[in-house]
Amino acid sequence: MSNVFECARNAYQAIGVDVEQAFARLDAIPVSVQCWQADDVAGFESSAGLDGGIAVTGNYPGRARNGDELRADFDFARKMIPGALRLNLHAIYAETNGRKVERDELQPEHFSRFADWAAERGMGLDFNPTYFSHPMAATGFTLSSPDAAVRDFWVRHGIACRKIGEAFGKQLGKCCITNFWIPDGYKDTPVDRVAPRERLIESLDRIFAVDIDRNCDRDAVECKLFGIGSESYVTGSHEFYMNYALSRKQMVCLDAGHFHPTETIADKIGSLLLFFPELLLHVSRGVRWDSDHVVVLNDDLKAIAREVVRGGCEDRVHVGLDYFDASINRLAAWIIGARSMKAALLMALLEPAAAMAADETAGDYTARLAMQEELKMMPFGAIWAEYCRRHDTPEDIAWLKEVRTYEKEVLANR
Ligand code: RNT
Ligand code: ZN
Repeated sequence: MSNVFECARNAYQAIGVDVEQAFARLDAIPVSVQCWQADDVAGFESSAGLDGGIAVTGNYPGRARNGDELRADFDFARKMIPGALRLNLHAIYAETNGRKVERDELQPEHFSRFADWAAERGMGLDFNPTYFSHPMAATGFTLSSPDAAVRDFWVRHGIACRKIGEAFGKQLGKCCITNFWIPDGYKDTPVDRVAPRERLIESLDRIFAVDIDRNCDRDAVECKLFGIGSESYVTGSHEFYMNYALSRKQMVCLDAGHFHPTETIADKIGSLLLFFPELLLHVSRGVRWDSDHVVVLNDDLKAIAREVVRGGCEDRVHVGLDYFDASINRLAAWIIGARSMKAALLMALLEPAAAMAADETAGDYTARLAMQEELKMMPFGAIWAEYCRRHDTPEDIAWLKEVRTYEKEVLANR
């Protein structure tokens, strides 16, 4: 324990914050890291390019090309990120021994290598059906397609994925969150905005009608404002899914990059928690038209983290990351985003939240503003460094040197 840390801890003590308690709470918040940052959302299925209105730019060398490489990369990245992690998988990461297995025929066995690996590490897994990069999604419509055969195929895929999620939960003893995002939408102004949504309700109802053990798998639906090629209309809009999820007792997934540019998901968290028992977050960073830049410790992220921990909602909010950047070292992208997320949560846990709320209730907005400003000057860096040390992870940018070595020794040979 360093002197610097002790001084910092005393400074927090002086404003009524117990650092050890903050550490303990942070330990209990796993962050679910998206596997798809490792390989530009390519997956192992085929060489067909990424579509669905999402795009990865950059060609940094060394992307993971198979499950072994992806798992090795994640094992390396984990050593640089303090605290509990989960891995978030997508259906296109099935390992089928070179056999073609259609998406509506996927089974838990196609993910058993990931599941066994996660079990050895005491780590939870999350899951996503993949409704893009597939001939059956070529029209831009899947679960809301006017073609019944297309809908049927994707309904079967959704059911198969829920069963895989259930198998993960059962094996790992940690409930899997299976998240449904579909790209469906129109480039140009539609005439009928309702019919695709009616079809989507019907498809989702069929998927969720299948009985799954809720202790092993629970499901979320993710809205989006627009995508590339679906600028004018997205079937799965915010209002659609919010009401769908509420009426069907499913979870909503809020992706930080899926709303109007000045809209933040931070303000939505508390409102939704009044009506939903739990929520899923896709923490991301929108930049102009793109929704998927690497997460950094900006005001938006800090605001999201505060809403998760204020009022002690961290056990009701599942924190996942969602971004993909191939223009920088992909492991560094993982590490930067996940460390930033953890740091934002720790920062939020280091606020005298109850006292600040009491000032607010008493109408003392002067004290409220003064404390908000004071918090910005607190010696957070020393507390973060200590948290990293206690988890045997680099306390500073020393992690980058390790990434460089891994880049030379492993990534360069791919
Ligand atoms: C796309 C959604 C979705 C995807 C992943 C790969 O806009 O955010 O969550 O990023 O499923
Ligand atoms: Zn997302």
